[in-house]
Amino acid sequence: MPFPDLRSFVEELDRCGQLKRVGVEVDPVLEVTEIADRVSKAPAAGDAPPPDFDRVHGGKGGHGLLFENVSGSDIPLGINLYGSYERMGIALGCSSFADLASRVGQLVKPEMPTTLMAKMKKLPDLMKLASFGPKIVKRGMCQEVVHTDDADLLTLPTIQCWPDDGGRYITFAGIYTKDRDSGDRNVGMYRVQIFEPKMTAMHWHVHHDGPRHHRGYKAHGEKMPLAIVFGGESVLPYAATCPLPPDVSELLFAGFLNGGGIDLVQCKTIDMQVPANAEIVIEGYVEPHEMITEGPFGDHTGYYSLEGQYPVFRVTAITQRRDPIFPATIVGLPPQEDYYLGKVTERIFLPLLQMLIPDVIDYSLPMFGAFHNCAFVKIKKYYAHQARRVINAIWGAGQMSFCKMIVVLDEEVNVHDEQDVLFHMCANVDWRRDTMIVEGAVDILDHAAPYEGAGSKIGIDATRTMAGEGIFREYPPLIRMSEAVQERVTRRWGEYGFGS
Ligand SMILES: [Mn+2]
Repeated sequence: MPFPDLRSFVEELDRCGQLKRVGVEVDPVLEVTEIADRVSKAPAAGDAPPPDFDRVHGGKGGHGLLFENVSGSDIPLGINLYGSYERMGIALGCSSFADLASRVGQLVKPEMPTTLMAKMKKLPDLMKLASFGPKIVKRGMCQEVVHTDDADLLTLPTIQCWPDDGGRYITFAGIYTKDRDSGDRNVGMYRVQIFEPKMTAMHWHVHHDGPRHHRGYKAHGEKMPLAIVFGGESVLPYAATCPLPPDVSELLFAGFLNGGGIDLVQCKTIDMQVPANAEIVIEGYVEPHEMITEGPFGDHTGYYSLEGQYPVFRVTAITQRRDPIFPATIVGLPPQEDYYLGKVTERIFLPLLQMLIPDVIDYSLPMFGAFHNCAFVKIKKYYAHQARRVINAIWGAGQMSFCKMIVVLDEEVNVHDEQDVLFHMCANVDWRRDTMIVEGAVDILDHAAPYEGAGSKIGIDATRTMAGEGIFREYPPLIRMSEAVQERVTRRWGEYGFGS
């Protein structure tokens, strides 16, 4: 089962040997980053192999960290808590991300029950789904202490991540907004730069749901209520980062992952409801027109994103538990904590991608690709130019459209093994015949693109060439040992003296 709040999740990490407590005083300016960056690139904590990826990536991500003595704050700082396959599994309460993916796959399958019996059978599923919605409760631990006039962002152990960053940032909080007219909630994870005790910038990109809500208020010249939420159910940070379609509620999805609806309490100073079990909640309003220069910020691309104009957010209250934990993360050259959050999305979206493009057997967004730069896709090939069809379909599929390089591979290739992928790609591709370069939308953060958000992408067909795909000679067979001999050697492995 997932955990109801951050501290019980942290305690479980401690029990499992996944947590290191740092008692000495550390500086939230750069020192925390340097420690977390080293740890996130260390071997995995403990001996337990990660559930789905052990053979491929090896374990990485070190320990989750709890800094108990951060200069200038009384509040302990948790970081890298989600930064390994093992810890993601603990946070989501699952031993295998493939199982989780198939649960999601079942949920979205548009199966119409045809007979009455089938309908009756489906009923418990639907009832269960209904119980995953958020529930409003009267009291929440997140409001044990309430600061209004004396609210001060500078009491929080916010970090400056990298030397050229514009200042100190909130990096691991859910940003809660509501649609002005429909009241639909959205939860996103956007970075928040601190400027004054009660003032921040609100950084978000135009296509996110938060700024979509903001445009609704702005059109009426109104300020928008917004809450910044730290902690809560252990599934929440993942749900906030998952690229769900705009009309899918992050809180419903979180309730589904949590195995029960998220309890919400009414905020003290704004019309907003936030998780009752949160550690800290910052309440306030985003100004309709007032902007401020935000950034630079060392980003998940491995480069800084530059300064820009973003709306001003003013704090009306900070509510918290009596002894809160402040969660943070850093992004930068991979691997970082965000890689593991993204990897779960990759697994969960496989059944959804397969609904759109049934040819896809499996895919991988490798660590070095920083989410948008590269995808390896496995298909079983039946007809000429099938790989190109798959490439074009992926470039039309939601956020996957940003993918700068897609490599399509035959079914015998392990797409989670980069050496295997690169071997087959380099061996099979004739670069003139088997590549396509197209113009299109790319990630806003892609600094290499000639325009912001617009550039070119490459598709590489690394499958075996067949008739109709251009000039080729007869394709030689791939070397493979006979299965009978493989079985015999496996059976006798111990006899050879290699152990079992
Ligand atoms: Mn959303």
